[in-house]
Amino acid sequence: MNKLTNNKNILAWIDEVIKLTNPKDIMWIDGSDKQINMLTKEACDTNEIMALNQEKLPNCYYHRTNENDVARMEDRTFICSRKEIDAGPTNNWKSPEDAYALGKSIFKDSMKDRTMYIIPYCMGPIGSPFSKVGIEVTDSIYVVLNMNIMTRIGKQVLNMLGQESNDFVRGLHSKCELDKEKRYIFHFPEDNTIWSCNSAYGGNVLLGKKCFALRIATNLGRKESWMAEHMLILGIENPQGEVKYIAAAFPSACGKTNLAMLIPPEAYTKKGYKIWTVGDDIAWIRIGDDGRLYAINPEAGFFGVAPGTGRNSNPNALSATSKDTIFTNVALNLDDNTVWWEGLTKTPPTTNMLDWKGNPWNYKESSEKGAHPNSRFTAPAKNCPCISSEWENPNGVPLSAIIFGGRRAKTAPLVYEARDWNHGVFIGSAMASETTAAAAGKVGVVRRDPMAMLPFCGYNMADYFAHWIEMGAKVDKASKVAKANKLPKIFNVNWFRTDEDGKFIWPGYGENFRILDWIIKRCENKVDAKEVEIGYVPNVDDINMEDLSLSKETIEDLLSIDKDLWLEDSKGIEEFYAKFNGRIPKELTDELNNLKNNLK
Ligand code: GTP
Ligand code: SPV
Ligand code: MN
Repeated sequence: MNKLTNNKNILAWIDEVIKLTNPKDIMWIDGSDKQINMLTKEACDTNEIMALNQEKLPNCYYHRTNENDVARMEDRTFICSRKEIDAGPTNNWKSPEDAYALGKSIFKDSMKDRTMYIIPYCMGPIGSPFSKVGIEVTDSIYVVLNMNIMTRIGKQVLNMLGQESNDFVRGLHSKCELDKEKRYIFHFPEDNTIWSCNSAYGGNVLLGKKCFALRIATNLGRKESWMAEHMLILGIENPQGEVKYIAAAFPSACGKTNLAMLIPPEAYTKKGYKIWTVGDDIAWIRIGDDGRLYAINPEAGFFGVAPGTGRNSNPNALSATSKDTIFTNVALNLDDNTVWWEGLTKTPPTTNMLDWKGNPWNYKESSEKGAHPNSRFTAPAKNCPCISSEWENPNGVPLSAIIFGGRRAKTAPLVYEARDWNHGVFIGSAMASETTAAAAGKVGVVRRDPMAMLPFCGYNMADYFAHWIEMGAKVDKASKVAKANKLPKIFNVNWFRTDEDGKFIWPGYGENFRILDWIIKRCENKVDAKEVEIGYVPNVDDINMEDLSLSKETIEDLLSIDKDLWLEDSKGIEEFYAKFNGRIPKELTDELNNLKNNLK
């Protein structure tokens, strides 16, 4: 075994996991092209992945997961803090003793016929003050190849960590037998440790992503005064060439990737407006030297939802996947060895296909979908045509606005603005959204999903809300020194209101730019707004409707507030808060009372 480091903390831990899992071989991942090419070839030889048409899709590969292993499993995901109260009522909890004991029984000899891969990786640009190191030990080449796209890996990371540091997240993953009954994703926030077994699906096994960059990182951020959020980051460039940055939190499969890469309507592009992508899923946010909030994207790639990604809806994502990409659980075109999914084109180019399960699939005769609704692409961020020049800026980008949003068929209007930071935190805490295929379980059920973090907050969510309030107070303090309010303004959007037939009223996608435009104008104090019960809504005439085939009445309707629905919703918020037994910060219960009074 050619060890890549002499760091005793790493080596001692690796020794432990070797004793536990008993691998046949051990390979340190140095991140070199040579090694990645060798592993790619090996994975092709064993059919773990398959090379796609290398002329049409250079360096692209195809992978199918087990049929019972296609999405995050929230009911198998645990926060293993010493005290149950620290996991809070929204997380599954197991004591560290129980979780380690159960984990050890499952990981025992789990790699005896397999090679163990040791992946040093960095979340955030190498050397950035925001960045954090993790090491993932896994028995899956698919995981190595995905981590190579999604994070910065290899020797450079160990160099950054140094010989002495113990400041890294220990991640252990084994496919084991892919037994659903023994599938667990354990987080030990007090040990900076993650154990994941019996899964090979992205969100459960690419440990840098949701496990580290959100569940562990929320704990680190709480301790170190920063924030880890389920947010895209984008830059909006105006015709004068000025760029303002926005972060937006939408639940899984609710439009982050699409908003992050949107192409504005022609009415805007011809004037010179542009969107630049900084990140599509996760933001780490810190207070900068000037007292403003700065965000980085800790990832290096996109693990994006394939269905719905087409030339019209998201051409930038499509371009990003035209090379160097791994496709998981999409349909396979046997004519030319390329991939297809619902929404790529209106109909598939051929009937000679395999569906995501690997069965022959003729779309003309089958009522089944070709691609799994949660099929995904793993693509390097640098391949995206609209990637921001600032996406690897070690100091991040300054945020002008934070947006919350979800899938709400009725209640939430197209857009509204919070009165101030604490009201914005309340709006985030009260978010609700229909569930999607990104997690196992029923789809389309409305549930409360505060800040889009319900499945990802690694500690008691009431304390997480308090952390948001406190971060606002800290920025406020810093900004009083500088005599300016430097907090981003907070907004809520809903692209998903439906009509009586259940059809989306708002066209969405690129047209969402019209709402971003209003948001930026609000940040620049260039437009007024109407104060209503829930906050500020636009005056209809301030929404640019040039070339938009919607009537003014429809926009008015999209911005309207149904008081009865909102009263009902405020009861839902109250019930949700009650789960926390008095732990919800007073600032938020005050906001809830205020909302109820306004609605009376
Ligand atoms: P995760 O990667 O799971 O965190 O998801 P995400 O938030 O990045 O979601 P994504 O952008 O991949 O969108 C998920 C689904 O929502 C896709 O099927 C999109 O086509 C659809 N979608 C995205 N934006 C819009 C929109 O503005 N309107 C409508 N109606 N659908 C949208
Ligand atoms: C999500 O589910 O929010 C995702 C995909 O972004 S996963 O990596 O599976 O979490
Ligand atoms: Mn996500």
